[in-house]
Amino acid sequence: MLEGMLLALTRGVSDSLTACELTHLRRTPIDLRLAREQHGRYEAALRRAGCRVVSLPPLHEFPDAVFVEDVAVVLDEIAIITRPGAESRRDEIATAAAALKAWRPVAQIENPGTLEGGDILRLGRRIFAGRSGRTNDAGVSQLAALTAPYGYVVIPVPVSGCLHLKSAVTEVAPGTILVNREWVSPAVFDDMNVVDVDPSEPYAANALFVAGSQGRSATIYPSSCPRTGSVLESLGVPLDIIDVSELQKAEGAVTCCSLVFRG
Ligand code: CIR
Repeated sequence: MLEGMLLALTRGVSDSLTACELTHLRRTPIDLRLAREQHGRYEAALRRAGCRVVSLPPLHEFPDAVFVEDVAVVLDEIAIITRPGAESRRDEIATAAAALKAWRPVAQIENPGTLEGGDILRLGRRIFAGRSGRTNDAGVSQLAALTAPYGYVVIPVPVSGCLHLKSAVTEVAPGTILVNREWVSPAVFDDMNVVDVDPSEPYAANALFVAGSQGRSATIYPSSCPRTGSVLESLGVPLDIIDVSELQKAEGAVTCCSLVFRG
């Protein structure tokens, strides 16, 4: 029975990845073949975490389409298709909506709202929404209106210096968040245990915690942040460490390459 199973929706790496959006990084050469290998190993890590991986075909005309997290916010009750703040990414949403309809009623963030899934951190019934260069107040208000009927509270969070809220803070284990305080204040997460990134690893706050089926769970973490990784392991957070160097050159990270939800 697949009902209730954890699914991870992914999308293959576009041939055009090297033309990706870059906001805080300089363009450096991306090895496309290696990017695809790393993406395959990322999908393997999702399977180890107990997910069934549903891999959508690449959209070669959209360089950033591999970063499928940004095009939807999937809750147990509803999938909200976003309206990406990056104009080059706006038309990635059609195929995501078509795919998600199989599992959820689908709603949509509308103009003038912009919102990207990388700005959304859900902790229980609280949805923290980063106010970043990609997500505006109208997008956050629409998200609040769409999710209030299901008992969610949306909390806007100022973000600066990085691309998305989840560049600055993610959940690494139940009740524990990993934070880069240069980019977000942890004050709004006052009931959580807070772990700080190592100052030499500003990109270290993005971890993908997957609470998998049958008691399996995992925290997928990039090999590029070994100091912060050691801190997490010393605190009893076991990591599944993978190399995502080529996706990081496109300003991506481990959360952004999947949408994880109950089937
Ligand atoms: C972009 O700028 O949209 C892509 N190059 C990177 C998106 C990364 N997404 C994410 O962290 N959720």
